[in-house]
Amino acid sequence: MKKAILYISISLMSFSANAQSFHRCGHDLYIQQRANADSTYLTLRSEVDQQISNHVKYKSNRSEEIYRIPVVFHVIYNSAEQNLSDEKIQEQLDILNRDYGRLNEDSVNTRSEFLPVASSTGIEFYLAQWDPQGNATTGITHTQTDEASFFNIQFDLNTMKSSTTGGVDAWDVNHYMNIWVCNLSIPIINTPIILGFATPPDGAPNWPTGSAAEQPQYDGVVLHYEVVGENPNATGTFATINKGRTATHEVGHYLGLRHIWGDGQGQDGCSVDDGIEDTPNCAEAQQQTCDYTANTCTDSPIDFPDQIENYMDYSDENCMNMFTKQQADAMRFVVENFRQDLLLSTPTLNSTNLQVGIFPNPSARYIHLQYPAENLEKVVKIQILDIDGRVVKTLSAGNQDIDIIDLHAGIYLLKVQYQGSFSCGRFVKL
Ligand SMILES: [Ca+2]
Ligand SMILES: [Ca+2]
Ligand SMILES: [Zn+2]
Repeated sequence: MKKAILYISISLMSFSANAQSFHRCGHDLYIQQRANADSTYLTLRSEVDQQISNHVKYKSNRSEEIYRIPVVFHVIYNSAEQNLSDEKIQEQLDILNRDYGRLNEDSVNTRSEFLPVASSTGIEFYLAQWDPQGNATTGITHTQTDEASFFNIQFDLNTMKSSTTGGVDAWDVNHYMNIWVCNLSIPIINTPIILGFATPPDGAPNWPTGSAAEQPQYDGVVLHYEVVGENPNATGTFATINKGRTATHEVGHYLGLRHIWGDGQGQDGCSVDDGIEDTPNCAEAQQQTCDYTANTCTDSPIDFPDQIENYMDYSDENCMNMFTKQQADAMRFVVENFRQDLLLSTPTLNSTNLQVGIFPNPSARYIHLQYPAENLEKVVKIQILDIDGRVVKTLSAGNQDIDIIDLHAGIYLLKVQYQGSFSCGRFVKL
């Protein structure tokens, strides 16, 4: 018991010294730890902020393509309450899609000065339909654990991501966005101090070296179970974090975005920004408030208020309602350059929902096609097309293992013709 008391008091001490860091997001804490350990870190960070800023300017003509990202939610529970239902997870996914598509009802609340820059991202999320072994899946796993909480005083933020520490191993992080949902409450007092965190992509230009997941298999997003989905009856602290937007914010980090105040720690906040021009510079985070009068830095030539509507602030979720165009461009840049395999792993489905899975993908020698058993007998023909749409191989029904050793390296489209319908998938020949 004595040990437990010591544990709690140390935890609270370390947080009271850093009260600002209470939030859904563990990033500011992480950045402060990095800055404490390495005095060059903050300088380095502002240099790389400049780099993404340049990338975004360069990338001003966005393609119209919608990027669809397969997601797997790993629900890890110690109590029945933590074992969120599939309906709750679907609700969270729907929130993500509304926010990233600017289809959220409260987008009407964006202030007029920000309407010209408010933007859809052209990024959508869907529950994975195939697991890494090629079996049909709901895209949601439920796993019971002996761990009462995954919060620990060492701030080891990876224990929920490994079966050896009571968590769940990631699905192939290159081909799925993994979201772990678990309990992050501080034991005994039963209150979380971090409600979520995410790993930025490895090599993203606006994050310092070493910001990505410590191990590749730890790449993804973590959410405290109580902030998943809508929680309209939430009280206390959770009353301002009740719209499922912790996920919106953390997926923003996963896709490379920084906080809009630029994470200046112990510096003049207006000297550090997020590398995004259409988020006005601001000195610090909104702390679960909706202060429309906030204007912490002077901009030129027009002095905008702080953009508290932005998902990458720490505002009350009830006044968050937008990403900007440049944030959207930055995330698309990350998908195109650092997380492109997310777009290649799973089939595009047609309206009749006949499906085909392709494994392994990428592959150098062969691919294996996997259909739901009931669809196998409906296959009429299989074609492989190159990126220009030319048919390079035609195979008869029944071929599930296809030799591709003679194809040039590149991206190919696989088309499975069914009776009266077809499905397409993409694969990469190495
Ligand atoms: Ca900015
Ligand atoms: Ca301003
Ligand atoms: Zn954050």
